[in-house]
Amino acid sequence: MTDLFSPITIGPLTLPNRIFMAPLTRNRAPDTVPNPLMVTYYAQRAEAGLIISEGSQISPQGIGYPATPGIHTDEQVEGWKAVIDAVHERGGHMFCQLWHCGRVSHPDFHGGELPVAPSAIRPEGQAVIYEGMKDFVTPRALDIDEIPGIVADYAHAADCARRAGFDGVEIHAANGYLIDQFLRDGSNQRTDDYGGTIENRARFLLEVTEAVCDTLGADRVGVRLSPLQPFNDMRDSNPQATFTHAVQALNRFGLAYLHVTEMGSETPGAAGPAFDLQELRRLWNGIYITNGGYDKEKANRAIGEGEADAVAFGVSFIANPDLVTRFRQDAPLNTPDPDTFYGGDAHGYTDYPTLEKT
Ligand code: 8OZ
Repeated sequence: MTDLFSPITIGPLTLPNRIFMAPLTRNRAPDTVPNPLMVTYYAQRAEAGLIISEGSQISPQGIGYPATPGIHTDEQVEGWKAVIDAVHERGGHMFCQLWHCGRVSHPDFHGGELPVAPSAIRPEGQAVIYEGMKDFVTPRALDIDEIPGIVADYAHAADCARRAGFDGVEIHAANGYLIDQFLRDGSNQRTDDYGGTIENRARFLLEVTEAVCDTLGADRVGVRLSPLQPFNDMRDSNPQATFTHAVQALNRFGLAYLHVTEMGSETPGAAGPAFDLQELRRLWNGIYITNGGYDKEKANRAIGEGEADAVAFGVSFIANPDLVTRFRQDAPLNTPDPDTFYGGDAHGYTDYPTLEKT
């Protein structure tokens, strides 16, 4: 029977298991350039079937948190190259998550200029800035003439990822960042071709996907969605209709995978009327990755029953560099330390013990 330990083929890649490392923001790149500490961190986790990198901003405009890495300059490409080389040396594979934060950024990251968004709608909550937290601001609505430039930034970032040696990229269209802000009507009240109807709200996602596929080939491109995620003050009046359309429209590309996080399904209604995410699984014609609160048993059941082809683990991979070995041996897991999730040094990052060292 198919389980977490069954190999899986994704595009041109044959991966040894279905225990994927979820994208995890860790804020350890103070100058936005991947560094030797990050090389160690990712190399330690190379036994994951696939590592999806932390969100990496596609442009200076895309940044929204301190110390996140970028994927748009030559220096960043060089930094990532060392990461990928170390992961590949250990037999691993890695995709780069392409990220633009849109409205949940802050003027402190942009020399005082406003962050950009589909519409000038301020999210409730606070941005994480260098010195702590500040209230979100009302973003500047993008002019329609600016959109092709941002699509081109995604393509440029995808090309940077290819040059760094990544095996592919994941387009971050989840969790209340720019693409998701276009998708859902709580953050998109545009009256042009990028707002209003579901087809119009999905246009930016589809244009980005097309541009990135043209750059890398569709079989090296994944997309991440979060239909029920309220994080970053997100909501939609009809998530089922919005995401049904998005998934059906993405089918035509022949992507490497679709990655749907279930985060938010534990608070039904918070991001709009809830629905069964398995509906999306049934609509999707390719590899389907799920994520959000899975342990080994639940993940094996999901794969065994065909609810997903692979499962992305987040917090478990933070605390267990050898998560695959531990799952194989039914060994106990280390306890994660949330205080060291975001920012800091090696502590809580590269010093979680492997089984041999416990
Ligand atoms: C937590 C903290 C900062 C960023 C996401 C990139 O939710 C994130 C993120 C999560 O996708």
